[in-house]
Amino acid sequence: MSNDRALLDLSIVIPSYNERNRIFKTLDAYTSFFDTKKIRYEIIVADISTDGSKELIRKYQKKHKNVVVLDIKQRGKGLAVFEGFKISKGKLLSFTDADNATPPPEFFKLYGELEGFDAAIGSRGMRRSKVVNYHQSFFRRLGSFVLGVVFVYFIFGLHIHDTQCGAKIFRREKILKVLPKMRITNSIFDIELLWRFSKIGKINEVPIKWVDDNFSHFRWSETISEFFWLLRVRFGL
Ligand SMILES: Nc1nc2c(ncn2[C@@H]2O[C@H](COP(=O)(O)OP(=O)(O)O)[C@@H](O)[C@H]2O)c(=O)[nH]1
Ligand SMILES: [Mg+2]
Repeated sequence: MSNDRALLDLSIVIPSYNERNRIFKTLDAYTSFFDTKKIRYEIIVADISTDGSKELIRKYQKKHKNVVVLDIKQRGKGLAVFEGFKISKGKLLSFTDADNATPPPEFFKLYGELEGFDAAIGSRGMRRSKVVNYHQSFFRRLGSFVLGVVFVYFIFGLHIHDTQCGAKIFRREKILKVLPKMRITNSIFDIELLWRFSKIGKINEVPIKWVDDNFSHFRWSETISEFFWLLRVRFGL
């Protein structure tokens, strides 16, 4: 890339949907952690909220020059991540969750695991992964298992243990090639993203420590129709 030196080192997008009670501890943790590193970074909060969090994040932004607020108009975690990537200025583009489920030192492990790869993705499904305070219901775990085995492994042919972990880092030039092709925009967008990415880049799955939060926006009812889309995406229909 010709103007590579003008780019920041790292962009971190935090998709945020009514996160008034969770995002500030995450922003504090990430800014204080990255302020101590020799990394030029930005945190883009891709926010769609009705709980007043946007105004609070704007106030927060005034005190932290590395934080940017992006107003998102439509629901969908994936959509928020894509919009964040489009305005980002980093050589590496990444995302993480607003609830600090991947604490900064764990996120930073991904940053260190890019040598020889085009992406590093956090994983809760490997032998050396650790999940603290696991709150997910039996049905969500069952759904994730089916998603992982049937869709990820057999239909998409991806040999990835955990596609849904909320922490992922990509090389800018590669992920920007994938974005215009994306069709799935909600919480299971990761499968399509990794499938498309794996055709043009090497992915390193890295075991991390995940601190689960008992609150979740995830609803199977909102996701189930996307299974159909996953099939359409996979078979180009
Ligand atoms: N902008 C935006 N962010 C979302 C949406 N749905 C979920 N998120 C964010 O995606 C992240 C993961 O959501 P979370 O509720 O913690 O789900 P879980 O950890 O997968 O159970 C959080 O940062 C949410 O605020 C959405 O529709 N729009
Ligand atoms: Mg969460």
